[in-house]
Amino acid sequence: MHPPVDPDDLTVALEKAARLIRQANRLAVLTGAGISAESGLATFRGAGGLWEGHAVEDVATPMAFERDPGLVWRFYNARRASLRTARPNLGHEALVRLEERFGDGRFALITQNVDGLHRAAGSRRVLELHGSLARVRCTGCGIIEDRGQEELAELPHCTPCGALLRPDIVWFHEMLPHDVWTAAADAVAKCQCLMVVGTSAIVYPAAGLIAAADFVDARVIEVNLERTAASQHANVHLLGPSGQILPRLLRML
Ligand code: BJW
Ligand code: ZN
Repeated sequence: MHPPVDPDDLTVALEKAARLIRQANRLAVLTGAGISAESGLATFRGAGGLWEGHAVEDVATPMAFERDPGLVWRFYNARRASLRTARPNLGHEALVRLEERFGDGRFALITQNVDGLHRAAGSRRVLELHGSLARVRCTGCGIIEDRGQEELAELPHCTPCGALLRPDIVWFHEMLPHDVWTAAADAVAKCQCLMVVGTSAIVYPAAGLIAAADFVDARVIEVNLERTAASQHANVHLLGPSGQILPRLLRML
């Protein structure tokens, strides 16, 4: 259990965060699994963060897929199935409003999430660092396909070449998509304020964006239920569920 947040402290912190956002010419936002928790999607770490007794670090690697593709596909097919009923929440929607407010070129939404909920909410430009649950990639010919929410076979194969398909997800020990990563690093390098929402900030290189913001002297606002590895870089901590904190923050701008 975490100590309850004093509502007066939260109001003061929200006012400070609103001021930092108003003062910024460019704003970047980095999101993690916590922003989708209120849409009913499980986060990776903490209570319930394990799957069939495996840590995500054991399932989400190319070695795990080579060793036991059936196990890995069960994990991903279950995640794909949970997306069919998941809807964007008020936190996702607040970030759509923020993008509209800042306009093109002054706002970047960078997400570690693979659930597609930012786009579903209406965010126009989303930098997906870790890929997408909707897409599959062929281990033979490399073709990438968007399979949406369609139900896939237990071990899906590529129609053109017959090789095994894999989720188009960035696993541990794999490189992030180069263009997406470059755009994210560039957005942080140019921002005056970075908002970090619902991430434990322990997975690199994504977590390195928070230290990078510090490096260019951008202000950092953290929105999370608890303090995290990002907290040491944060100028303001907004402790609480992002589905409540973000709409409140938007109303104060
Ligand atoms: C709420 C809330 C609410 C809850 N409101 N908040 C040592 C140092 C540096 C790096 C490494 C190292 N050892 C190994 C590495 C590299 C490794 C790494 O970072 N490992 C760490 C575990 C240490 N990184 C990589 O391998 C990356 N690639 C790479 O480095 O390439 C270079 C290279 C290539 C070749 C050889 C060698 C190097 C790739 C990382 C890819 C990570 N992908 C995953 C899995 C995707 C699969 C899938 O989705 O199934 O992406 S890992 C998993 O973690 C997923 C997430 O995007 C990512 C981040 O998790 P996130 O979003 O932070 O979730 P949680 O659960 O951790 O936190 C949720 C938070 O929400 C909590 O704080 C809650 O409190 C909060 N919350 N409800 C607000 N309502
Ligand atoms: Zn193929």
